[in-house]
Amino acid sequence: MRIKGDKDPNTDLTKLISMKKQTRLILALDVTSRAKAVFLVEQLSTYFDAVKIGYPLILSAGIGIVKEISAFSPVITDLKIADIPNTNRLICEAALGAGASGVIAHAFPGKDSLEACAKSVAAHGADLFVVTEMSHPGAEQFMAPLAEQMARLALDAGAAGVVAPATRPERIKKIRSIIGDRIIISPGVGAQGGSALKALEAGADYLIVGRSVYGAEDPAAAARKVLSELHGE
Ligand code: 3DU
Repeated sequence: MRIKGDKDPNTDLTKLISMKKQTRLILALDVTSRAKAVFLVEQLSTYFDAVKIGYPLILSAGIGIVKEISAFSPVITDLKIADIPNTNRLICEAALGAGASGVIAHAFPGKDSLEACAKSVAAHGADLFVVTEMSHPGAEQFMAPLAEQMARLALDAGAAGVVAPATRPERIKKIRSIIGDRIIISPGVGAQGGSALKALEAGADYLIVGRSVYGAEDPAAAARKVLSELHGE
């Protein structure tokens, strides 16, 4: 997928490496068993452009799960990296070395920390996504007032994109006005009350969906339901 009109001299980013924009859905696979994760990915990968995994699955199944899932789908590791530059680099190396094609980092530790992630990610030919404002109510407390600055920092660091909340489509619009043609991936659809369609209309490129799909009685049917909401199929 090409990012149109990218003129930022700080980045030679011309395409998103981690996924192809087909369904525009990313599966948040927050299950805590390796077997369940693999079982779900086997049946669901055709409905998703990427699978996002984080602490719940990686801490339960081990980092090797990244490689196992990447046999079916590009993997974005959501470790919300937020440390000093050296530690950020080590975390990125571990995730990317395990086969991740994208990583998610926080912006609030500042420019040097984020740049450490950007450098590792670029060396692996992967994508960096930066959290601006989270989707839960508590994000209003500290994150929302700084979200626009964090989006600018993501842009300056050469991130492929940002994470912005489907629970607040008006914030997606605002973030879009700052980041231009960079990618917006948007969690909060379904279980957290956000609408996939409204987030898309506000400017999200990809919707992140977790519990409302993997926790459904029929996960494949639940994925098809979100797709039909998005694409009218
Ligand atoms: O609420 P769901 O089950 O659809 O999962 C949403 C996923 O996205 C989950 O992995 C969560 O950790 C992640 N996420 C947010 O929900 C909100 C954010 O701002 C960033 C990531």
